[in-house]
Amino acid sequence: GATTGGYALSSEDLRRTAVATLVRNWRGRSTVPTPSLYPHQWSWDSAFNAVGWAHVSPRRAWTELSALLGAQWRDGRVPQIVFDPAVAEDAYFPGPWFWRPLPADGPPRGVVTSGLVQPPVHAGAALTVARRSPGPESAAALRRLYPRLVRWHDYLWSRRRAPEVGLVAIVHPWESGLDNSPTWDAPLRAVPARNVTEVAGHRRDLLHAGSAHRPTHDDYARYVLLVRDYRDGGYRDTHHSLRFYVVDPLMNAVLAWSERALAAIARIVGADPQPHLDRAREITQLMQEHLWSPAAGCFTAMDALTGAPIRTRTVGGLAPLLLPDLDAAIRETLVATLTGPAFGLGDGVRGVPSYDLTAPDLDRQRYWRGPTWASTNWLVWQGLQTAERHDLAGRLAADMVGLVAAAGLREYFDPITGAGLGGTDFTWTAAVLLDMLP
Ligand code: 2M8
Repeated sequence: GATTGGYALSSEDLRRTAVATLVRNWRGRSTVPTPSLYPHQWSWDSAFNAVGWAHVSPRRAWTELSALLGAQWRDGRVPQIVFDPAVAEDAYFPGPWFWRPLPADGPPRGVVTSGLVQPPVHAGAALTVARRSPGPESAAALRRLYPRLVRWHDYLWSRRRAPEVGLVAIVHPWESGLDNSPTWDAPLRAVPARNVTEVAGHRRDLLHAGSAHRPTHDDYARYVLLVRDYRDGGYRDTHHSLRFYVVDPLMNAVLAWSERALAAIARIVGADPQPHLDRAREITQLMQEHLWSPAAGCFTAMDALTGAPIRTRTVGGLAPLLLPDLDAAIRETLVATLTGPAFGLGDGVRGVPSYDLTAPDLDRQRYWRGPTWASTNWLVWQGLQTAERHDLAGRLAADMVGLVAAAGLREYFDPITGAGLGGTDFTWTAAVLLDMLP
């Protein structure tokens, strides 16, 4: 096989390691992100995992997506976590006990889930799986999944849109997927950090990853309070009672991208693609109207409770590269930001960091406050292909391959030194690598 830019492992070695990791983390119906830190099924992880499985066992890709959508709530939401009943209740915090009681319009009988959501990458991933492994099995799977994916998007569109802006809002940092991103610092100031010592005592993540690489105890105290409020309100989406309500570019860009994917899926299954295309276009327009920041050179978030813009540059603000109907000038500016000092693509930086390298509060090792992640890099890689910047897409893929060749299938990486951080044997890193390998 080809060698990977002077690193010890060849493409073939990497492929073999990635496949072995997927196989090891497979639990019969889905793949755990990594057995130690996250021993259950995660929503957006499953979408990325399915893209990896498409290269190994398309059947497992479809099983993984079907298992997740099988836990869909009656109200249409696709939960952030589907708990594995075979795993001890306290293996992960907050475990199944913490989310109860689940409401009547919650998950199917006997299924225990979290009540939050994550970015809706699923339809985009389903279409990607079908493209990587075309044939009758994929067509049948798309037919089965299409109505559930439609209901999922309808939940976000009908229940989660911030009134003034018309874009989807998140009610918890965990919903963003970028848990402790500096973007949430300002809105989280309105959330008191209560019972910090008690919450710290519940944490299980610090048994498996260094505390300098994870969110702080204060972060966790706020996360817990927000979940408790939402749960005690029956997981109803009445934003007047929420302390955290933020419109985020990653969530909305991914929804628009997935709506376009639903249009393509609709054509395959004999449904009408037009409503999906209309919604995708509307989201793109609303994002350009409300979230585009010429000063930042990327899309930025907005506190939907106060209307205040949050001018941090994160990888999420680059995700709209996924949208083919973006203004040409905006697309060019996004590419300039990606290759400029804030993200440094092609300039010695390893992959696209999660946060602005020029920001004073950059923390290259701490989770979503700096490190490079495979999942978000895959989205930017897709976006660069949509933008027809195949040169940069190739650069980014080579970066990801180089990171893994040197540091292994880690959860995230220091964007400057390339050091591996967080969990090991990480499923989405393996999955995305299989899709990006030359
Ligand atoms: C991380 O988040 C979970 C909560 O969802 C955690 O820290 O316990 C995030 O990186 C998230 O994006 C990811 O889906 C999850 C599992 O990989 O881990």
